[in-house]
Order: sequence, then structure tokens, then C-alpha cells
Amino acid sequence: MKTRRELLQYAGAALAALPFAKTFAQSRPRRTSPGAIVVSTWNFGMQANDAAWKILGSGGHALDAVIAGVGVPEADPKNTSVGYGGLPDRDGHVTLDACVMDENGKAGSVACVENIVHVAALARKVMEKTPHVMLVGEGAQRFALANGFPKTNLLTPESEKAWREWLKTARYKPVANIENHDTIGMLALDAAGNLSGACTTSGMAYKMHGRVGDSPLIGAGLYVDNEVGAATSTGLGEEVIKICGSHVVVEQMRLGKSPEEACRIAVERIIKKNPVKRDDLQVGFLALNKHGEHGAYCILKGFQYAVRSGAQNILIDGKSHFA
Ligand code: SD4
Repeated sequence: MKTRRELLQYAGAALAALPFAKTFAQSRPRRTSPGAIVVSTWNFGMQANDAAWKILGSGGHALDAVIAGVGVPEADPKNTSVGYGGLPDRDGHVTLDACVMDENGKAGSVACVENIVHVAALARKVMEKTPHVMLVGEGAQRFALANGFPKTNLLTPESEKAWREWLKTARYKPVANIENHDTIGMLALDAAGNLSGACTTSGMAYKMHGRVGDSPLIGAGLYVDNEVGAATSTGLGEEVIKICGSHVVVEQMRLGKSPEEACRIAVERIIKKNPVKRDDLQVGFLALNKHGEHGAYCILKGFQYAVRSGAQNILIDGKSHFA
């Protein structure tokens, strides 16, 4: 227990240090104009980056780029983890979550939406056409149909088959990097130097009906601050929500941390609450700062992210807490 005197000394020292606390710009001064860049989670981010680059590479807006980019896995029936063809909840419903955020700090989000493929684009519509940030369930679907989004059965025969197989045991135990690598988070910096992000998922396979993870939650699955940087997450959403993960990452970058260091700090907050290695507990954070520097950090080995800038599109292994 600290004495009153010690506490006063501590507060005095903290106050005295304030004028010297470095801002993001002071600790990470810009060298040259960074140029456009896009980063996204998992290996399917490669194709998504290519689609985003069609917009970014011709001087387009970061928000347009991320919506186009994540639209690729959303529409891919072979991707059992995002959008169309996503694995359903335990009752056989494919329910999608997504959010977007732009350089002005505007945000839109949808959660637990059925029968709509392009939910990141739908989240953008919520941002642009409603006084709200988030619509869920039936209301979100109704808003989508009213805005011309087609109604599509998202449960493909393959995903239905996998679900029927799962029903034989009906055991909810996501396998790290397999059943729970079901999100694409994408962050882009455009040629004008503005940041935007999108995050879209079918959520954890065989979740309870109505379960919503971190992906559509601003500050958890995605956060963008155009003065500093942007972050997104993937993995076990419940743990990300509990630390407001993507917001933590951006705030650490604001304090001068590199994107990778900022992601590591967020992962360590989760580890502090869950110190024992578990094969069902994977979380990865991905960050991009205002200068075009990127980095990632995850709990278990196996998380990858894709980076495209110019003609180069590469896949990078995120560093992990556990080997
Ligand atoms: C969720 N975070 O619904 C998502 C799932 C995910 O990689 O990202 N998996 O919790």
C-alpha cells in the first residue's frame, strides 16, 4: 500500500513528464510520402488486396478500396469463413457481421444479418444513410433489401454438409487457425494519405444463434484514427471484445509504438487474463499506421497477413506469443 506522500510524489512525477510525452508524429516522424498500401488478414487477403489495389493504384479512396477488397472473400463460396458459403451457427443459419470506418471517424456496422452477401458494403450504407452506427438482425436485412441488396441463401451445400457432420457431436470447440480464421479485416492508406478499414465475417462456426463477435464492433474488430493509424483483429472475438482490442492497438500507436509493438501489447493484455496456452484461443491483430508502416502479432503461430503496395503483394507470418 502506498503512502499519501508516495502517491503525491508519483503524481508529481507523472505530471512533470507530461510536456515531454511524445506524440505519434514526434516519435515516428514522417520521412517521405508513404504512398498507397493495403493490408489484410489471412492468406485469402492476397486476392482481396488485388481487388482493393484496382482502386488504390489509380488514386482511389481507401474506403472504396477496402469495400471492394473484402467483397472478394464475401462472395467466394469456397471460403467457409466469410460471407456466402460461411459455416453456419449451430441451428444452421449463416449470420454475418461487418463494420467499416473512414478517415473522418465515421463508422457503420451490421451484425447477425442473414441472406445478404456484401455486408461490409451494407455497413457503409448504414454509415452513410442512417443516423445510426449499427443495425442488427432482421432490421439490418430489411434495410439491405430496401437499399437494393439482393437476397441470397448463404448456406452452400458444402457448408450445410459440414454443419450436418458437426451436428453428430455438436461439440463447440473451435480449432485455432481453421474453424476460427473466419474474418477478413482490411486496412488501407490511399494516395491522398487517408486511412479506412473494413472487417467482415461469418463469425465463429457453430456459434449460438444470435451470437455476435468482435468483428462488427467499432473499437474491438476495427478502429481507424486518421491522425495515427488503423487496426483490425481476427480470432476468438469474445477475448478481443473484453479488451477493446483494435482501439488499444491504435492508442498504443498514438503513444509512439510501432504497429507490431502495438499489436503485441494488445495480445499481451489477453494473455494476462489467459496465461495458459489453449489450442482454441487464437487472436491476431493487424495494424497500419499513417506512414504506411504495418505489423501484426498473434497468440498462436499460424496467423498470416497480406500486404500490397504497388505491384508487390506478399504474405507475411505474424509473430506469435506462443511458439
Ligand atoms: C468472431 N473474430 O466472430 C471473429 C472470428 C474470426 O478469425 O475472426 N476468426 O469472433
